[in-house]
Parts: sequence; structure tokens; C-alpha cells
Amino acid sequence: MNNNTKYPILYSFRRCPYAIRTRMVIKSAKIVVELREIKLKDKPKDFLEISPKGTVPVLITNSGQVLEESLDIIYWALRINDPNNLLSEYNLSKKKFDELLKKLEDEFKPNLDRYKYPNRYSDIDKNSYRDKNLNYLLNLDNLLKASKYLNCNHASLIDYLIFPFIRQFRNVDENWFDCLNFHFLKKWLYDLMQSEDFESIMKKYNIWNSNDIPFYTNFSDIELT
Ligand SMILES: N[C@@H](CCC(=O)N[C@@H](CS)C(=O)NCC(=O)O)C(=O)O
Repeated sequence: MNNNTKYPILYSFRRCPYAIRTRMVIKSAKIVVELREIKLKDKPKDFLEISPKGTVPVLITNSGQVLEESLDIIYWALRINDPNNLLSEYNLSKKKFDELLKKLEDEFKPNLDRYKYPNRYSDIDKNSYRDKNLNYLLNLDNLLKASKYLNCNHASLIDYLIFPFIRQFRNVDENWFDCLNFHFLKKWLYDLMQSEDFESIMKKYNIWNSNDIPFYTNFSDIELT
């Protein structure tokens, strides 16, 4: 596939946790992309032609390579530029890093989906799925006793990879979450939610239309043309 545009193209959906973590890393890597915000309920034809599996995020590099997984896009970005040392290994071993991600994907996310969207499943008790995730939260809270972020005292890749899912989990019932005894985890979450890194990638973008003038951004306030 040829990409005849000036910059890599990122198909995204504002609230998707996979797209959120990807935009946070792209911002950290200071990479300019052509942002195409789409609606998941009305996916554009061009997007489905490029990526028939139909999930966001998707990135098309300048050489036309299509990356259809958030982690592939994230590592592509960090191979280009990692000015904030997101890839540094401090407290967290590679084994622990992989374990946290695997549990997030194989357990936390499916439980979260059942807690958040119980109507999509037949006959389930949503709160039992909420409670199944308490162990994962406890594990994070324990890690955060040792350092301000999961790997060290500054935000690094593992924080960005996990944070959007914890935020989404909290959003289902903020009052319930805010009463939990996980003080370190709550501080970590609130700090990230209030960070410029997060706020700058959550602006409301117009839905992309192929006839529009392309919208280029590196998710900072710098104007681009
Ligand atoms: N493994 C994929 C998962 C991406 C994913 O599931 N994204 C959701 C939105 S959060 C999606 O696009 N779902 C398709 C749909 O809802 O139609 C990744 O890491 O990029």
C-alpha cells in the first residue's frame, strides 16, 4: 500500500484504551501524524480496505506499511524516538513487564468488558467481574509502593500501556472505585489523568472525512501545516 501523504496516518478513536495508549506514546516520541478520528459504529470504507479486521488504532507508515496492533505502533514509534526513556528498565524486570501485560489482556480486559457492558453477554453478574479485577489492582498498588510509577519515579511505557484500562474501569463507577483502599494506585491514576501527556491526546477531534484537509498533529500545542 502506498502512503502518499506527508506524514504517517493514524486511524484512532478518542475513547478506545488501545488508541489512548498509542497516542500517548506517539506524543512522547514527538512524531507528527495525520490523525483520522473515526466512529467505530460507522467505520469508513477506506479504513476497512486498509485494515479489514476493523480495530483501532491502525497506522500507515510513510513507506506504506500497515500496523494494526497498538503494541506494533508503539514499538515502531519508540524505535524512531524515545526522548523520555519510556523503554528504560528500572524496577520492573522484562518478565514482570510481560506478565502484567498478559494479565491485562487475558484477564483484566475481558473482566472489564463484562463489568462495563453486561448487556452484551447473557445472564452475567457484572459486579462479580468487577471483583475479579481486584487482584490485578492490588498487584499494581503494591508495585506503586516502591516507586511513584510502575517501573520507576517517572512515567514509562508500562504506565501508558496499563493506565487507559484502569481509567476505563474506574469510569464504570467512580464512587465505588474512589472508596477502594488502594491509595498508591489511586494517586497514580489521578496523576496520570491530570497530566499534560493525557490531556493533550484527549482533545475532541472532528470525525475524519476523506474530503477534508488533512489534520496533522504531534499532540502538542505547536501549530502544524
Ligand atoms: N489488539 C488490538 C485491540 C484493539 C481494539 O480492540 N480496539 C477496539 C476499540 S477499544 C476496536 O477497535 N474494536 C472494534 C469495534 O468496536 O468495532 C490492539 O492492541 O490494537
